[in-house]
Amino acid sequence: MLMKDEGPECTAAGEYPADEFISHGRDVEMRWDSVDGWQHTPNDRFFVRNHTSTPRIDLAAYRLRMFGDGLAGAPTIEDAHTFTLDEIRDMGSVTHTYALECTGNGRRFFATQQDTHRAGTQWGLGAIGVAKWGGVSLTDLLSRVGVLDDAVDVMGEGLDEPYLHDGVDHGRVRRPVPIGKALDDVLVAYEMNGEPLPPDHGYPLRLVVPGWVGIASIKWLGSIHVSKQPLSSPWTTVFYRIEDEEGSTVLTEMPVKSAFELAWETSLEVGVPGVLRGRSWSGTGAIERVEVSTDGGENWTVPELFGPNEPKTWVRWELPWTPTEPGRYELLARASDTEGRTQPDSVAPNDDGYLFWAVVRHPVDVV
Ligand SMILES: Nc1nc2c(c(=O)[nH]1)N[C@H]1C(S)=C(S)[C@@H](COP(=O)(O)O)O[C@H]1N2
Ligand SMILES: [Mo]
Repeated sequence: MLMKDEGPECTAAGEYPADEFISHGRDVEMRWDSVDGWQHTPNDRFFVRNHTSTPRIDLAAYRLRMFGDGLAGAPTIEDAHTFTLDEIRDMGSVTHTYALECTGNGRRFFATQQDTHRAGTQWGLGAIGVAKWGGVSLTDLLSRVGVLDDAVDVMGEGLDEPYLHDGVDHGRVRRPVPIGKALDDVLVAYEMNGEPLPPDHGYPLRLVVPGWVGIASIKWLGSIHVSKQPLSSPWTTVFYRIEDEEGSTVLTEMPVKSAFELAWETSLEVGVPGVLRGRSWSGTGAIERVEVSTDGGENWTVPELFGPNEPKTWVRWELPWTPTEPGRYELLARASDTEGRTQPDSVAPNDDGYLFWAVVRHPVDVV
């Protein structure tokens, strides 16, 4: 019998055509060759990562609940502060452009580039999107319900079905964010690129935790627990952490990465002037520098960066290229961010295949 979380079918609600998305059963990733000059990923081009499946939320019954001893009066879940979507919308609107990226984006390159296959969705580089998120800042919402100075953790929980994995019921998807991050730049978003959140992206409300692992950005937000004690969940104790010689780390910020706006194994015509386009992004800084190699890493050229270049989103770049000889090529792009991090040639593997941020070797055939 197939477990719910091992089913092959896509559990998203939207349509994901094969020329725009690569399907991974439950999840879908954006095809980089379908990127078409846009700065923000259109809502219907945005990757989907569901632990179970997209729930249908009845807005009439929907309430966001806020509770915990980190709030004045220490309300319990039973006597939580509650908000309808309209009440949240009435608090005003801030909009910010941020990338949202799955922690496992690029996982398949552990196998193809480093010979260390890691179980999990075999994402290429398309489990990232950039949107203009509109909503209220979590700081605002927390101050309305009287967050205490000694609160330490804030945990959003989704309204999707509990997550079953290897026979264990891990409960509803939830993950704590330290109060410092919660009061910094986290959004409680009800809009994506000026539209209400689509069902697959968290309608009616989601967290957007800029620059952090995608799992922090809880969709279908049902409750927010604010605590004076550190909080944990299976998404900090079992999943989305790395155990290695250096110890055990709960994953937070995303690293720096790059991708070409090209199909994998595409073919280009010899002697035809073309332009290599791509994007680089970082979970912390802006992008400081990008280098591109068309000969497998022997020689590097600096492409032209254009458009906005802000932290926690992507910057676009392009480089004219006329391939002069037929054959197999490997295109490489390597970025550095303003925090001084540069994409390495390889990364130390970890059990679950998270944070593959090494330079990806992109094959093309010149014919
Ligand atoms: N409630 C809930 N929130 C969730 C998830 C989920 O399965 N349930 N998946 C997380 C993961 S792993 C990622 S990468 C992002 C994906 O967001 P998207 O589907 O809008 O692209 O949502 C996060 N938030
Ligand atoms: Mo993810």
